[in-house]
Amino acid sequence: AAADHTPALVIGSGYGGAVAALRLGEAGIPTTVLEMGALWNRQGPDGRVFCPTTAPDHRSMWFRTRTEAPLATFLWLDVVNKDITPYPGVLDRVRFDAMSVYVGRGVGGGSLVNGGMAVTPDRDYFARVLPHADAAAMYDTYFPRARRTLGVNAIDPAWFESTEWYRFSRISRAHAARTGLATTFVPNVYDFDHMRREAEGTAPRSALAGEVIYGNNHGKRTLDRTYLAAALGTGNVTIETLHRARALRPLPGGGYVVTADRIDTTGRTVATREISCRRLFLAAGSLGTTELLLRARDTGTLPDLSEHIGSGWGPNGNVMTGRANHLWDTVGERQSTMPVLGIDDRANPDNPVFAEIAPLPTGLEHWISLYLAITRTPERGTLTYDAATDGVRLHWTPDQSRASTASAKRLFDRVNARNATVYRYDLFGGNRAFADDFTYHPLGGCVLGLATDAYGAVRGAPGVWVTDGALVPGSIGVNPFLTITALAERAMDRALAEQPS
Ligand code: FAE
Repeated sequence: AAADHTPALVIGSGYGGAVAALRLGEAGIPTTVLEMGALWNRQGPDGRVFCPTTAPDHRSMWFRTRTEAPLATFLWLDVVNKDITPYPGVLDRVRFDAMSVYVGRGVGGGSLVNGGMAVTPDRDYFARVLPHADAAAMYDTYFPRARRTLGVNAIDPAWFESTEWYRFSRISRAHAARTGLATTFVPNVYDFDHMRREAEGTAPRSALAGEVIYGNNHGKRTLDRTYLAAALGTGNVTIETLHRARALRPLPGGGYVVTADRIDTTGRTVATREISCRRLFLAAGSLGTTELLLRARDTGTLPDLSEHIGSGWGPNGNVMTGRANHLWDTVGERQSTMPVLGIDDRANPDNPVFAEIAPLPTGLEHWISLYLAITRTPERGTLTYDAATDGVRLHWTPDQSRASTASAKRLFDRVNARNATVYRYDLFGGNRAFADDFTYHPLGGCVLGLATDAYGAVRGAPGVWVTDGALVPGSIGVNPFLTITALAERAMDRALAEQPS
């Protein structure tokens, strides 16, 4: 069958894909975006687009018969997870031997399921991990552009101090202060005016109704409302959903053909399409982009790709932990799902950690302080192509998480010692105080300046660009989507300057 043709093809509609789509569309270049997940814009029979967190249904997870929430248990009871019908739901958990990777699926990628924290990394650390991305241009131009276009805003400090919905953050702040640790406010893409109206009862509740990992029905400025809405508004961009890109091959004389399977809501492949393009932008996320490039290199369709493809992968030092507070230190029955405060010990040369103060909105007082610590470790994993399954393997051993856990433990041992508190062992299964076997922040696999040039152009495949988290070598010290967005903006400036259409 003759291939469909589009001048520019973007694979994936998360941060990297949304930036590429907008900037290509603005430049007047007809662009098709392929997204394996669904478009989340239609209400179900319950009047909601996304399912409630407390009663997850088929919409919650990507083709599962049971949900797999990060907090497996609570008081050692499996109360969190529920049986569901397989469907292209919004949250996926990709399981490897010693590491599970949570990712968003759908138009908007991770923005549909994440905590919305838009954090600018330390400039020193940024320059160290990404020496090829000129820091001056990033901090002067691309981070500000990313913050603006994503709709980043900050909580009103006076409201923060007074609302019951952030009592859990204030308690953790007090315990940090007693330990001599600083906390810092964290900007977010959740609309804090909306959140205030939720608290006042004049807007429908979302962050104040426990919604986050299975999607927010209100309030969050997800990519489908920011970058992607603007991209569609240019009139040059089309998004094809439930299209999973599988293979890439070059065309004689330039350009590429992408093979994509179109699936239905049962997961069955209903059609296979071939789409040709002049320029190809890979934005399927750290795992998805790396898989496409490894398959292309190792099956020989793009044999000149770099030997570095697959290396430099990491979980951004993610470690989750929970502390049990004293009975008088209540965290509140009411908790907003959007984190706004972090313990900021990034400047500690012996043990730099940024620990987001995470909510645990169960609707009950549970006296738990929960944290997602982002530690800095030089440990990196490798993704390789597995011909037997036509998929990828992640080479990451439990040992490789030890340094991160030790770093988080050093920080929270201090907090516990100073406040005479202890860890909770019932939250993650297996009687563990630390969860270091899953990540929300997969990074790397096609590292900037190694597998690509200094901007994201893939070595050995002219006209192919990477614009997503695969560019970041495994660690950025803070929550990553702002960095990914800013790097994508920088890549697109370059891509459009080099090859005007
Ligand atoms: P991503 O957003 O994952 O987009 C990739 C897209 O490509 C997805 O829509 C995929 O469905 C699609 N795709 C993959 N493979 C294919 C294929 N073969 N064909 C077609 N489509 C494909 O990538 N980060 C923060 O900065 N702040 C936070 O508060 C935060 N909280 C998080 C909470 C959770 C529960 C999770 C899971 C993540 C969180 N993150 C947070 C991480 C953040 O969402 C993530 O770094 C970015 O979404 C990564 O952006 P990419 O563009 O790399």
